[in-house]
Order: sequence, then C-alpha cells, then structure tokens
Amino acid sequence: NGKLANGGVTTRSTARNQKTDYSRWRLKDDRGVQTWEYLESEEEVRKWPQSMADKYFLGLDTGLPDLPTAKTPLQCVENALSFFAKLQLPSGQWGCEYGGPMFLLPGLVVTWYVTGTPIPESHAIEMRNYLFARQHPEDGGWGLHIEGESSVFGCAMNYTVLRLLGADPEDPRLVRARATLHKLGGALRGPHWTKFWLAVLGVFDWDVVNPVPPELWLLPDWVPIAPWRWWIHMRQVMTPMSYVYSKRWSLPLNDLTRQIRDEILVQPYESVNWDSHRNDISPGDNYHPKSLFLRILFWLLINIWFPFLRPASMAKRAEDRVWWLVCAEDDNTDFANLGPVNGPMNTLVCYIHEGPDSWRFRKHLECLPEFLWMKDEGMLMNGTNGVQVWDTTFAIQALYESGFAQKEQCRPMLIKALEFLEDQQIREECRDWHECYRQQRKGAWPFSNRKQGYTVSDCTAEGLKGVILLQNTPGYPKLISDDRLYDAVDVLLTMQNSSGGCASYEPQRGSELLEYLNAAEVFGRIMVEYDYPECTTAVISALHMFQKFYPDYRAEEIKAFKTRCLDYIRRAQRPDGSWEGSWGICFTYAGMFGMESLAVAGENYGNSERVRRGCKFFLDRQMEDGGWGETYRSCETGQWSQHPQSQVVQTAWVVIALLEAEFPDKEPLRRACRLLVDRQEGNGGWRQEAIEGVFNKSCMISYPNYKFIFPIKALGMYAKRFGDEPLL
Ligand code: LAN
Repeated sequence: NGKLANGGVTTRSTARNQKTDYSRWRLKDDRGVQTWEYLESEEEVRKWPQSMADKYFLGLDTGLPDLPTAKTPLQCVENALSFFAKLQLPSGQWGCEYGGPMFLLPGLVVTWYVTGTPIPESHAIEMRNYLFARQHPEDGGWGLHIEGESSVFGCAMNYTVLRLLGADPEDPRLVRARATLHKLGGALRGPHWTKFWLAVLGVFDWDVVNPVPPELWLLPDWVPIAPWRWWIHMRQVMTPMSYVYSKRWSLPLNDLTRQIRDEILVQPYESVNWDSHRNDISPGDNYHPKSLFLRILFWLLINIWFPFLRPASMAKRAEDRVWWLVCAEDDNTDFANLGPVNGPMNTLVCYIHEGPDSWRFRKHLECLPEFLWMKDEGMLMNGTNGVQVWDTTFAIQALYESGFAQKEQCRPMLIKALEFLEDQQIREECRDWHECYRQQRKGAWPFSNRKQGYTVSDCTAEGLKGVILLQNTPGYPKLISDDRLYDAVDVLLTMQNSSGGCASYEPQRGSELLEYLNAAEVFGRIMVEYDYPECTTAVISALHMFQKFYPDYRAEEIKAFKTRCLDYIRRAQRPDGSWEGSWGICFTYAGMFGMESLAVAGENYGNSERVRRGCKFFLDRQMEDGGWGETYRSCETGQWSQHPQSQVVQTAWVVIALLEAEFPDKEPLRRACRLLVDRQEGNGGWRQEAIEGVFNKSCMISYPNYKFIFPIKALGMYAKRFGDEPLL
C-alpha cells in the first residue's frame, strides 16, 4: 500500500540508494497552503501534469530555450522575468524551498515514529536522500545548518532520523557519520533539544534533560521572567516541551531504539550517569553557554523542587494550563502552528493528552506535511510552512521599481499576486487573544500564509507596500478597501519598542537580561524581541508610502512613530557606517535597509555624513569583479567576514543601498550590475550561490527567490537612474 511499516523494521537492502520517480511529484498550492504530493497512479499523473515550477524545483529539465544574451540592465530584467514568471504558483504567489536548518526534520520524524504514524515510502526515501546529499563531504556529518560545520546536534539527530527511516547502520555513509559523531564525543554531548528528542524517543533517560517546568506558566503576569514576555518562538516551543517534560513521556524501548542507543553513545548505556551529563555539551554546539545563574536554577529544580517541594496539585494545574495554551495555539493557526519546532511538539502533546484517535492529533497529522519541501536532492523540512507572502510582496515591489509593473505584459501576473495578498490578509483577531498573549493582528500580513496567522511587523509592512503600489498603478483593480489598509496600519502602530525600533512579532515585552535564561545553547538572542534595522525600515517605509496616499489617517501618531524609528536607525549605525543584520547575511543585507530608512528621512549622499559613511563601508569592500561577498560568519561574530566569491544576491543588495543613497559615481554601480548580467544563465535565471538568510545569530536559512527578486530590483533601479545603456 505504499506505506513504510513502522516499529523499527530495518529494510536493509532496500534502504540503499533508492529514488522515487521524479516525474510523479507535484506541488499542490491551495490558496497558499503548500504540500508536495507523490502521485501513485498513472491516471493521476495524466490528469495533473507537472508544471514548469515543479520541474525546476525537482531539478528536472525545464526545456526552456536560451534567450538572447542581455546587454543592458532592462534586457537582463526582461530575461529574468520570462523565467521568474514561470515560477508563479497557481494561487498567485512565489513560494519556494525554505531549507537551511538541519535540526527540523528530526522533530517531525521522531514525532511520527513515537506516535506510530505510518510514513509514506516516497517521503521516507526522499528524506534519506536529502540527508545523504547534505552530508559534509569531508567527514560525513551534519551541522546546525547546511553550511555549518559538523556538530553533535546535527550528527546525532540526523543519524537517528536516518535510522528511524530505515537506513542500514552498516551503510558506509552511516558508518562515517557515526565516526564523526563519536569524534565529537557522542550524542550525550548534544544540546538541550537533542537530549529532549532522544528522551522522547526512549533512547535517553529523562535525567539528562535540563528541566522545562510548566509551572512557569503559573507565574503572575507581573513577574519579570513570566513566559508571556519571551520571544514568541521560545515561548511556543517551551510550552509543549514543558508538558512532555512534566509527564516524562517516552516511547517504550524496542529493538531499533535499543540499537540506536548503542550506535550514538560512546559508552555502554548502562554505565551512563545521566544527571552528570545535563550540562555536558560539545564546544562546537555551545554558541551561547548557559549562565551560572541558569545552571544553579536547574540544580535547584532538579534536586529540590521536583523531588521534594512540587505539590501534585500544582503539577496538574500547570499541565492543564499548558494544555489550554497548546489548544489555543492549534485553534488560532488551524493546526499550522507558529513554526516547524512547535508544530511537531504540539502534535505530540495532543497524542499524549488525547490519544491516537483524537480529532486534534489527527488534524495535526494532516497539517505536518505543509512543512515539507521536495527538491532535486530529496525531501527536507522548511523553516516555516513557506515563504508565500514575503517573497510575493518583494517580487511585486521589485517589478514595480524596475518599471515592469506598469507594463501590459506583467499585469495579469501581478493582478494574480495582488489577489493573493488580498486573500492572505488576516481579517480577525485570535480567539482569547489576550489570554493567550497574542499580538493584535486584524489587518496584518503573515510571513507564510493567513492560516498560520501570525503578524510580523515587516511582513505586514511589506505586504502593505505591495498592495499600495499596485492599487495605485493604472490598470490594477482595487481589491483591498481603505478600511483594510487602515487595519494594517493600526497593527503596525502597535509594533514599536520603547527604544524606537521595531521588533519581529511583538514589541519587546521583557528585559534583555532574560538572555540569562537562554537554555537552548545553540542560538543567541532568542529570549526576547529586539530592535531590528530590517523590521524598523520596513515599517517606516510602509508608513511613509501610506501617508503619501492617505495623509489624514492617524497622521500625528504616524509622524511621531516615524521620528522615533529614524532616531533608532541612526543610533544603530556603527561608526564604520554599517548596520548589523539579523535576518539576512549580514552587513550587506542590513545596509540595504539602513540606507532605505535614511532615504525616507530625506538623507542622501549629498546632504548626509551618515549616508556617505554607509557608502564608504560598501565601497571599501567592493571586490575585483565588481561584486560583494560576505560569509555567514559575519552573523555569528558581528564582524564583517569576507567571502572569497562575490555573491549575486549581496551584490544586488549593495546596488540597491547605493542607489537609495543617491551615490553619485556611476562606475562602481555599473561594474556591479555588469556582474549581475554576466552571471545570468541562458534561460534568464541565476544559479544558487551561498546561503542568504539567518536567524538567532547562528542558524542560516535559504531564500532561493532572492537571486531573482533582488537583481531584478537592482537592475531596474539602476536603469531608472542611469538609463538603459549597455553595461560594457
Ligand atoms: C523567520 C522568517 C522570516 C523572518 C523575516 C520576516 C525575514 C524577518 O524580517 C523577521 C523574522 C522572521 C519572521 C523569522 C523569525 C524566525 C524564524 C521564524 C524565521 C527565520 C524562519 C525560521 C525561524 C524559526 C525561529 C525557526 C524555528 C527555530 C526555533 C529556534 C524555534
């Protein structure tokens, strides 16, 4: 029946080098809800032909003809468009892969496994293929993200996943991965999340897991460490995790999990003193070492609170409260959940609390595949349930800036994109939004889709910009009423921190000292919201654009809001002229936003020393070939780290920054644009280069559409400024 039997059956000979039939994969796009389907019957294959986008994502021949080589910037944009237009998905959006992190698939596969969920064979095969394809050639291991050095987190979790998916421990690729894991000290030296998932799987004893007490959710709101003040991703992960921790729930041991124990530990299971390894972590995994304060707190919880003081009634109350919060999250996201970590965890909680046949658990199982993505290398887990709204509104803006939104040829495509944004705007508040501490969201745009339903400051801002631009261009329908735009502005006006900057999902709710409670070890700056130059810029530029068309709506508040934002942006600029990015790599990304903010304030190269400093920062780093290249190390260290190769995406970011700055000298810009044109492929696309995005300082994440969107925007802006002359 096409299903892989669960329960530790290792299909030794079959697990090697299998591949599914790539001509059977289809991306289903149901109003921005994306799933990859594997068609089992010939009949289905005939009825549902593969699109050019499917083929492109799967690395199949797209049969696209070679285009005439571009000489001018707009010819290059024209070529790019003929390619990019074919990637538009049926609902009008430009979703794509969102891989990079290597710690997401394990949560899903462990959850499937421990709940006895059958894993479709097509998926198991391609997940194995992806993990094999992403083994580092030097040592056979995996890191925190695809470009990161092998770590215990990456090796222990992905090795375990391969075993759960039926891979043979004697397969030479597993033998190598195991050797690397052992060299790093074995799975016991993994971070908290490794220990948590392995305890759930029954491979580790719960004594090795640092405590996650659900009682935290019984603290009154005024307490400075109360979880409602934490960054949304941390509290939505900590919530289901605390439930499982409190129950100390584990899968009963079976043959496979017994074998995994032997394979990932460097000493016999029976000889392990679990408690002594709670804080044991390999140096390469320990990006953010735990504070002494946190280690003392853990000691007190383990040795005093849990064994002697914790009343059973309180445990019950805490678990009940957490269960209520889990249900609220599920209801408010229609089971999509905030992200790929809490999605599987909430699934597990529903399974534990309500059982395998419960409605809630079943609903989760239906939604989990929305995190999966299929590509030429196999199947991976995306960083969110997609990038739909975000990439679509950026695409709209790029086409607008390059003058193409105004042309007849692009109108049908962009009307579809506008319809998508119309459909995805969030129209109502959450249920019990105050009780579950959610941010105001009516009128907001999310990052992925409306179903997920979380407002993000810059997603709302960029969404608003995309809509305003198109709705005020002749030939476009007005799909979103003024009232709905006002709703979006109302949301934006709730998003400012007291410092003046804007954060991501909510304004900062707790002190940055909460970072002393950061127990995840592998990430930095995760406990509370911060000011981000990227988010702040998106919000001011959106409000600025809004005011051009709607000068009367909340005018005074918007003006004051913008002033505070700009003060923050100016303060955030470093003495060398740069801004440090948080969501893209790194100084090139944030510099583009910083310059855009200053342009909103009317500052340019001619009148502002800040802008000149910003330009100098970039000009000092322009490479021989005219491009820019920065590695992800910049994000980890906060210092510029030069990439040996220039990068198309970063070069486009800098071109945009310099054009925002009204940098007067054409030559450096011409050379940079020349590089963008030279790197264009015959079919109008660009090749994937180094990874583009980041989160939490240490984990990189891919934005594959950026290689189309930003060159289009940069070249279009260049042509507007200097004319569409050949770039020679
Ligand atoms: C994202 C993706 C989008 C990103 C931008 C909109 C680009 C940014 O400007 C604001 C923050 C936001 C919304 C963001 C926050 C953190 C996310 C959700 C991610 C980087 C994608 C994956 C990441 C999430 C935390 C991954 C799960 C990992 C955990 C540590 C819980």
